[in-house]
Amino acid sequence: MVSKALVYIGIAVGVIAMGGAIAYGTINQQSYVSEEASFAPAAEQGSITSDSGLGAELNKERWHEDPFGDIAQKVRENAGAEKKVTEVEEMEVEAEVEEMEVEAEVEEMEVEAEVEEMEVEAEVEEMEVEAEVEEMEESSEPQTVSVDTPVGTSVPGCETTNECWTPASVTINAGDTVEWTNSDTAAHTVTGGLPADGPSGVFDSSLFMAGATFSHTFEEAGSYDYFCMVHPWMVGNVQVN
Ligand SMILES: [Cu+2]
Repeated sequence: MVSKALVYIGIAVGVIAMGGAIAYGTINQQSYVSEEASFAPAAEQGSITSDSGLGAELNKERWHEDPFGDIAQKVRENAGAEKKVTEVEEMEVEAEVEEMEVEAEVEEMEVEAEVEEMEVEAEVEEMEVEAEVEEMEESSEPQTVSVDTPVGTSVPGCETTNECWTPASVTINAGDTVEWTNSDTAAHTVTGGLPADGPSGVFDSSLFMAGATFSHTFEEAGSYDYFCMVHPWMVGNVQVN
């Protein structure tokens, strides 16, 4: 009984071992064929399927010498080279992007500088306009011009040097005022007109004493002669623009 059972077990083990070896060889071949089908020799493929487990082991050993090692190496080298090319390209793109960023920055700075310049120019222009306006306001503001009556004019002689009034002639703008000051010791008059024609009636101080002042504002443009009623040689002029 025992010897019979051992024989059965031995047969069973042998069958399982053989089947396993064939199965292993077939799987190995299939995986190889699927990867490199076009390069696998047909004769060797055939020998696997019909061969025993031992044959499959031998075939497996032979295939592990890798007849396509050179091709694989070349593929790897190409992949490596491609990777390097890609890396270089990437670096070039990065450098380009960086360059563009720097250019954009420079452009921005230039625009800022231009804007600043324009702002300064605008400010200067504004200041110039303000100064001009101020000047115009100043010039349009009514002015007061002084005329003096020098000492000794009550005696003829000042007319020879045109110094009976100093200055004897003044130029002003409409709206301006002339203020006469009697610096002499005698009394005088500032009377519009000329001695030959008599008073014009435009302005007349009547007698104003030593140290006194007389003012008249000229609202209209024109040439205004005047004289002293007491001392007719004392002639002056006010030019109003
Ligand atoms: Cu006088």
